[in-house]
Amino acid sequence: MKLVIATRNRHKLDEIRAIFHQPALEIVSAFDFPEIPDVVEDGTTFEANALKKAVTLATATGCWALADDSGLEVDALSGEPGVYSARYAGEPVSYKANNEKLLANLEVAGDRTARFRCVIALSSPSGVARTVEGSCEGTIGLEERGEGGFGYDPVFIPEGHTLTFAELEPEAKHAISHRGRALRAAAELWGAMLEQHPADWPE
Ligand code: ITT
Repeated sequence: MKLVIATRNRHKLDEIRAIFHQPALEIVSAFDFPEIPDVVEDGTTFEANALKKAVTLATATGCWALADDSGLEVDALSGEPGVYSARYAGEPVSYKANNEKLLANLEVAGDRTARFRCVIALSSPSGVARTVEGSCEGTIGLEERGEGGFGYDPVFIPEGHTLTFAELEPEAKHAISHRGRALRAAAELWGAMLEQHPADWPE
């Protein structure tokens, strides 16, 4: 059984591989299909972008596909950077520049509460798709700390912890992260979808 992960973000792909493993499941990714153009993420919600990525990859490859659309919502910034998290500080994408912009924008903020959100979309080869979501509450630290993870991990302190996501061991992050939670729900959803759409089950 083959599942295409509809991402060209290697950090995300590594996390998805670490969390979403099932017996006899061969995980490939958008990197294995260079002829398929990048999906334009023009949706205004995580759900719309996740569905677009999953359905595009599934129908183009004829395989089941899983897409992750995720980001950080900061309360004092009215939910920014949100769906625009990847390119918060513009092009070319730079995690460092994103974190510096975020810390600068929060310099005078009293409230540093935030959450990571992740929507996972699963699409059958014919384009029948569903979504599940996971989130992780926390606060934005005063400076970048830690070498692990990616993106906003050095500035995000999950609720109940003093370390940032970048300072936690990967397994500790996955146990509480938005992506870990969404992917565990996605494993259940996929089981249900396979029962409902047996015609899409590959030979
Ligand atoms: P694909 O669309 O190819 O999957 P992308 O990086 O463009 O890759 P998104 O549009 O979903 O993916 O943007 C997600 C951004 O949100 C990501 O680039 C990070 O800046 C941030 N992000 C998401 N999950 C994160 C995590 O676990 N830790 C830190 N930052 C995260």
